[in-house]
Amino acid sequence: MLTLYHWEPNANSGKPMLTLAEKGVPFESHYLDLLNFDQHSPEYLKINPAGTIPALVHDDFVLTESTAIMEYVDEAFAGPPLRPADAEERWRMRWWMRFFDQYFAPALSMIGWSVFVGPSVRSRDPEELRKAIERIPLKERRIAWSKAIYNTFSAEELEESRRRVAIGTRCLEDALSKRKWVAGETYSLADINGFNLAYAAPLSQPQACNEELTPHIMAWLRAIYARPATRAVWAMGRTDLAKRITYLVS
Ligand SMILES: N[C@@H](CCC(=O)N[C@@H](CS)C(=O)NCC(=O)O)C(=O)O
Repeated sequence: MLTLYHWEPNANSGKPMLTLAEKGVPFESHYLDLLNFDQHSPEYLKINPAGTIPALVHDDFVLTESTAIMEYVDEAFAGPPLRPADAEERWRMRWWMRFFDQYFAPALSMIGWSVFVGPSVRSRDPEELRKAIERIPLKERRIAWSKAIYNTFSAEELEESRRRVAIGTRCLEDALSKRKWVAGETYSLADINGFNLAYAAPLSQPQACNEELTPHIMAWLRAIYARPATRAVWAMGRTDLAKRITYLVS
């Protein structure tokens, strides 16, 4: 029995969703609405006390951390391998996943929480929002929600995130100008990871990611969206967030 607790195919939730789809592993999908604070409900906290998504439950084994879940799925199930056999390529896959997770994702996430998550919930009843923030188990997530809701990300931290997005985008463009996929010749977990972060970058960060400045990223995004697994996963999206992806149809 395999159940994935996830939100939209986007950022962290999309990573295990796309990995399972590429491997052809069936799973029970349990959608949690992040904007409705479903991830902090008492039922879900029994599964992941940190109150973050995604979480994968394999029989009675609970896994969290999206990148580590992707590696587990690739290891534990049959289907096309998503980690290169070549040692250098495998290192490059891991190098990029670390870079995505530690540098690129937090920067993109801060911008996303400031321009999308905050405005999506801000107009709700203030007392309800205060209680919702209070219920969040992790202090760092309470801070992120509070800054998003009360619009208090500082100009300096947003500027620093934009700087990191510009640098990350340039590094990715450079890598994809040398190799077909992020790790090398093999489509890997690093492509899945990066795609989940960057699929909408040309829409949300057009100054950093566009046909002129980053043609290799644009071709890479289109090639990944052309894959049947990617189509199937993004078709599971329920909101306009995931539906934006259709701009990649060539
Ligand atoms: N490092 C974790 C991060 C998980 C995480 O923070 N996920 C976000 C969604 S992309 C979340 O659950 N946010 C909900 C919240 O902060 O309430 C992973 O990669 O799985």
